[in-house]
Amino acid sequence: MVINNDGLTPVDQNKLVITKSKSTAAGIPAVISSTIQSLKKMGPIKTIKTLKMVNQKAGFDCPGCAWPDPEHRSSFEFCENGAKAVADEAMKSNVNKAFFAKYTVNELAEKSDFWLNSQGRIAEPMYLKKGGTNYQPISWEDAFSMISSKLNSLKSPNNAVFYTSGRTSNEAAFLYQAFVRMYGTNNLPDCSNMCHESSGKALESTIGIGKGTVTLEDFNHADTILVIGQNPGTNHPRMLTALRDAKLNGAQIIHINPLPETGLVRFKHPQDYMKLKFNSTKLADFHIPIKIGGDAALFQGINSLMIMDGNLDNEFIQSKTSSFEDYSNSIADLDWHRICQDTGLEIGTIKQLAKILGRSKSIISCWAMGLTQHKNGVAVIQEVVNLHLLGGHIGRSGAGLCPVRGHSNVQGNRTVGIWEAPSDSFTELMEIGLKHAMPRKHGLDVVNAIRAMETGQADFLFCLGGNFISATPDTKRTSAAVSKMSMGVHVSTKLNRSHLVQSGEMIILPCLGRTEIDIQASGHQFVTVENSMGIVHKSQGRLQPASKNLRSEPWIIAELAANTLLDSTIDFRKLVENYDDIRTLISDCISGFEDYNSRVRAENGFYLPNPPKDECRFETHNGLANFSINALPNVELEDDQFVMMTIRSHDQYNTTIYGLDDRYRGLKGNRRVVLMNPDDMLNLQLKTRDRVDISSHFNGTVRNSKHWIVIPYKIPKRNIAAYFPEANELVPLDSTADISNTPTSKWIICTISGQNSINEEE
Ligand SMILES: Nc1nc2c(c(=O)[nH]1)N[C@H]1C(S)=C(S)[C@@H](COP(=O)(O)OP(=O)(O)OC[C@H]3O[C@@H](n4cnc5c(=O)[nH]c(N)nc54)[C@H](O)[C@@H]3O)O[C@H]1N2
Ligand SMILES: Nc1nc2c(c(=O)[nH]1)N[C@H]1C(S)=C(S)[C@@H](COP(=O)(O)OP(=O)(O)OC[C@H]3O[C@@H](n4cnc5c(=O)[nH]c(N)nc54)[C@H](O)[C@@H]3O)O[C@H]1N2
Ligand SMILES: [Mo]
Repeated sequence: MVINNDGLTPVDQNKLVITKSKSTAAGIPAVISSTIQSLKKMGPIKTIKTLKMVNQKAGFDCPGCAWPDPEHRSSFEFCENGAKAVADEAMKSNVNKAFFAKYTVNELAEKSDFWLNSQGRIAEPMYLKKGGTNYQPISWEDAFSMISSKLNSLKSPNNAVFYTSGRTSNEAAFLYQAFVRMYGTNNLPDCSNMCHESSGKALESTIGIGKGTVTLEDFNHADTILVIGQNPGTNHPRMLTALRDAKLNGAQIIHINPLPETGLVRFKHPQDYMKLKFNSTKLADFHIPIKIGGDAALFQGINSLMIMDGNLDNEFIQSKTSSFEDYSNSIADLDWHRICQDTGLEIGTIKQLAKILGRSKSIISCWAMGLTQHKNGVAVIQEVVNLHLLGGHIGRSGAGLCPVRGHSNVQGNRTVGIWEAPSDSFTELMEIGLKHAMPRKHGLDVVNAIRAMETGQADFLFCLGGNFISATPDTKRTSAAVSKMSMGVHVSTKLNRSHLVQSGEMIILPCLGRTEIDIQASGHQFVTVENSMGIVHKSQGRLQPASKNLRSEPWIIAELAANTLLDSTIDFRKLVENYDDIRTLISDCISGFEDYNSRVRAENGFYLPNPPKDECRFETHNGLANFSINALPNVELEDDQFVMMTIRSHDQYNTTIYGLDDRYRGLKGNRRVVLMNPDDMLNLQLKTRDRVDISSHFNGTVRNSKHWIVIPYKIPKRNIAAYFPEANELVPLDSTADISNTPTSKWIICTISGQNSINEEE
C-alpha cells in the first residue's frame, strides 16, 4: 500500500526559493496570484464571469471560508483565496474513464497531492473492485444498488460510518443525517471533530450555545479585538476588511500567535487600487509571540491581574454568572515564574495586556485552530470565556466571542444535525418531523471511527465530501484502518488520496460543486448555508456543470436513501424535485428554522436565534454563564524535544494543494519544510536548507518522517512548524483534546535528527 509519495522520496532542495516574509497582506500581488491560477484553470472569459458571481445576492456563496459577507456588498469583494477556491472548482472534467484507464491506483498513489488535485474535476461515477488495479466507469443505478445492498447486509447499522466535510449545503446535510438515522446509526463523524469541536464544547457548557456571539457590525464598535491562534490573511482574507474597518473606527488589535502572520501586520485592500488609494493600513497594534500551548497560562495571568486591579463588571458578574468566587480563588495565587516560562513572555508584557483589556469597554475575541487543536483545547477557550465574563464582554454591542469557523458551511452542517452525539431534544424533534424512530445511542466521532475500523467494529465508510485519509491524523495507522473496510464510497468533486487507499470495494460518486447550476424537476435550485456568525442565506450555482454526468449532493443522498430504506416514512426522491420541500421538512424538524423558505429569500438571509447575543441570556443548566476552573497544561519538554504545530500554507485549502507558494512567509517551490528558530538551529548545528528527519513521541510510541528541509524563521525557541497534510504522519491518533477528542495537531512533541545534526555526529 503506497500512502504518501511526498514522504518517501528525497526532496529536491533546489526547488525551494526562500525570500523575506512579507509585511503587507493582499494588495496587487493577491490579485495577480489568484488571477494567474484562475486563468490557468478556467481561461479568461470564465474567469471574469465567475469572479463576478462570488458572494453576490443572486450568485453562489464562496466555497472558501465561513467568514460572513458584509450586508452592503460592493459589486465584488475581492478575496485571493476565495478566488482560488472558485477557480479550483471550476476546472475541466479531465478525471474521466480515459484518465483512470491510463493510471493504475498504485501509480496515482505515487503522485503528490498537488498533482492529484491539478488533474481536474471527476467526470463520472467510478468503481474499483476488490484488489482491482484501475477504477472503471459504473452507472449511477449500479452504484446505488451496490451501496444499498452492502448497507443492508451489514450485521448492524453501527458497522457503517458516514463522514461529512463542511462544504455540504444545509439541504444535503439535513437529508443525509435523516437518512443515516433512519437507517439506524448516529455514526456521523465530521471535519468539525478535527476543527472547532473544542470551541463548541467550551461554549456550550459556559454560555449555553456552541457558537460565537458577535455579528460583523460588532467589529465596528469594538475597542479591542484579540486575534488568537489564527492566520486570517491566509485562511479568512475577508476578515482583514472587517479588522481594517474596526481599526479605522479606533479599535486596537492584538495578535497572539507564535508566528508574526503577515495578514495582521499591514493590509492593503485590493479594491482600493480601483479607487486609486495606495495606502496600506497597519492592523495589529501588538504581536504577542506566545510559545505554542502557552495561551491558557497567558489568559490566567491576564484574568488574575484584572481581578486584582478590580477591572470587573460587577453587575454582570452578579446577575449573569456563576462560580466567580471559585474561579477568582483558583487563580489568586499564580506561579508567575511558570506563567512566564509557559508563555515565553515577560511579566511586563502580560501586565500591559491586562491593562489594555481591563480598560476596554468592548472586547471581541477571535480564534481558530491555534487554540482548538491542543490537549487543553476546551480549557483554553474557557479561559478566554472567563476573560469575557469578568468584563461583561458578551451580549452587547461591540463585544463577544468569535470562533472563526473553517469550511464554508461547517456550522450549518452541525445546526441541521451532522453530529455523532445529538441531544435528546434534537432527536425527539426529528422523530416528530420525520414520523420515524431514531437511534439514541451516540455514534463515533472521527478518532473513534478510525479506532472502530482498526478493531473490525466498522466495515463500511461513506464520505460526503472531504479527504478522510489526508485530513485525519496518523496517516499510516489511519490508512491501514481504512483499508480494512469492505467498501468505501466517496462523494467528491476532485481526486484525492482517500480515493487511492483501497478498501475492499471503492466507489466515487462525482457531484456538482457550489458554483454549478443545479436543475431538478421543478427547475433551477438554490441551496442554503450558515456562515460563521449564524446567518443563513441562499447560494445558487451559476456555472455550467463540469460534466453532464454529475449529480447534486441532495439528489445523491435521496437516491441512496430511496435504494436503502425499504420502510421509509419520507419520499426522498420527491423531496429532491424541489428543494423548497426539503426546507419545509427542516422547518418541521429543527428549531430556529420556522418559515425557512420565505425567510431565506430575504435579501441578506436571516439570523438563527442566539440567546447570549440577542438577549444576554444563557441556556445552561443553571441559566447563568459559568466561569470555568482548569489546571494549566503541562508544556514542559525534555532537553532534546521540540513542539511542532501543523499549519496551512497560503496556497492550499486543507488537503487541496493549489500551488507551492507560501507567499506571505516567503517560501516557494517546496512544502516539505520545517520552520525553526535560528538559535535552535545553531544549537543543533543546522544550516538553512539542511535536511533532517523528524520523530514524534507519544506515550512511548515513536513515529518517523524523513526528509524535511530546515528553514530559519521567526518562531519561539523549541517550537517548530510544518505544513499539514504532509506532517500528519507524525500526529498520533491517540493524542487528542480532553472532552472534544480533537487531534492535537498543534501540539506534537518531536525530536530532530539528520546528517548535519549533533545527534548524527555523536
Ligand atoms: N485559503 C484557505 N482558507 C481556509 C483553509 C485553508 O486551508 N486555506 N482552511 C479552512 C479551515 S477548515 C479552517 S479550520 C480555517 C483554519 O484557519 P487557521 O486556524 O487560521 O489555520 P492554521 O493554519 O491551522 O493556523 C493556525 C494559526 O494558529 C497559530 N498557532 C498554532 N499553535 C498555537 C498556539 O498554541 N497558540 C496560539 N496563540 N497560536 C497558535 C499558528 O501559528 C497559525 O497562525 O481556515 C479555513 N479557511
Ligand atoms: N495536521 C493537521 N490536520 C488537520 C488540520 C490541521 O490543522 N492540522 N485541520 C483539520 C481541519 S480544521 C479540518 S476542517 C479538516 C478538513 O478535512 P476535510 O474537510 O475532510 O478535507 P478537505 O481537504 O477540505 O477536503 C477536500 C476534498 O473535498 C472534496 N470536495 C470539495 N468541494 C466539494 C463539494 O462541494 N462537495 C463534495 N462532496 N466534495 C467536495 C474534494 O474532492 C476535495 O478533494 O482537516 C483537519 N486536519
Ligand atoms: Mo476546519
